Amino acid sequence: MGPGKIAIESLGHGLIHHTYKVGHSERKIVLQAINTGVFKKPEDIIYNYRETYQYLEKHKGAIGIPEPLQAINGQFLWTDEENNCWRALEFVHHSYSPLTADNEEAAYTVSKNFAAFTRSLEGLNAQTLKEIIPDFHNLSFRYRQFKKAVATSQPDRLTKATPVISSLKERRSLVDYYDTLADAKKYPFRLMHHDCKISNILFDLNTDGVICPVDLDTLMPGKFISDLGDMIRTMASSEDEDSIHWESITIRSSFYNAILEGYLEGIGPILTEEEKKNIHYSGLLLVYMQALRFLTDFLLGDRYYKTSYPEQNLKRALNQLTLLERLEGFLKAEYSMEM
Ligand code: GN1
Ligand code: MG
Repeated sequence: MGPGKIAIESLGHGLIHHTYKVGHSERKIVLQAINTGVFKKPEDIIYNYRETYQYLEKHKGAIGIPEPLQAINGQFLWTDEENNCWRALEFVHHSYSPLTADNEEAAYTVSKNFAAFTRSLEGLNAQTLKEIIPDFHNLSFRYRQFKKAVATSQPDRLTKATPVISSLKERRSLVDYYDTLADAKKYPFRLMHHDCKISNILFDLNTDGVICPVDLDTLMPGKFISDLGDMIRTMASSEDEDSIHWESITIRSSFYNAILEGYLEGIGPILTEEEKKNIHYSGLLLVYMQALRFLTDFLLGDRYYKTSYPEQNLKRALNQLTLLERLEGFLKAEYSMEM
């Protein structure tokens, strides 16, 4: 294919945006249609991205992220005739992002890098960046949304979800625990990625080393539990969140410990004593939150997450509930945690 011909291919497996790789043999860009149902203020995404990009450019040596690109009108957002909102980033050549963590080493590396990313942004006042999706990882808020969905759900969906609803309600004490994190001295706001799956890290095709984290749309101020918790949720589990092999869902102990080790190393001395003491709550809170979110969406008629078959969100919620049960068992046995 010569430089004249432009090829377009779908990129990534996100549940929210549509993402494409566009270009020819010499230059490629990432073009993304922002889901404005989820991201109500796409200009905030652009603001946070540019602030972060410029900060990292000034502090070379730290991690660099792909350059944001302007449209032909000089703007970083482009609204087409159908009102779709587009943004573009430089495509990183010779890179790949794995879908799963196949060994402890990969889990450790990913965790260390997401943590190092937060650490490298310590000098950028988190409070000056926009809260892209208000209350995104606020467990109290997610629990309220869940209760409201239970109250307004269609009867057939409610019936199907009843056992999962009961199990999630039984774990309400996790919301009380989450509320104790409101103390900003003990649990400061930092710039968290808020979607730390391995597929959101770019690796170098030639060296297999980490290049940088991507999918920074939810980069915003948050609490320590978010990123570590999401990595435990997605990498310590033996099964993907879409798996329906409940009996195979376990916490891979060596992966859990590698994620924790990588995170502590990457984040360095910036964690407070309270955060360190409560570190094992991260996974519990994030797995619980994701179970609530999937079930809420099922109860409300699958409006948020893309699905490919009718009861997928219910199945996903059951997957996360099973994972939560396994995690509780694991933390009791290996870390003598009481719950
Ligand atoms: C969504 O679209 P994707 O896969 O990057 C969601 C995350 C969930 C994840 C579950 C903005 O992320 O919070 O953890 O699905 N992102 C948003 O797979 O809601
Ligand atoms: Mg994402």
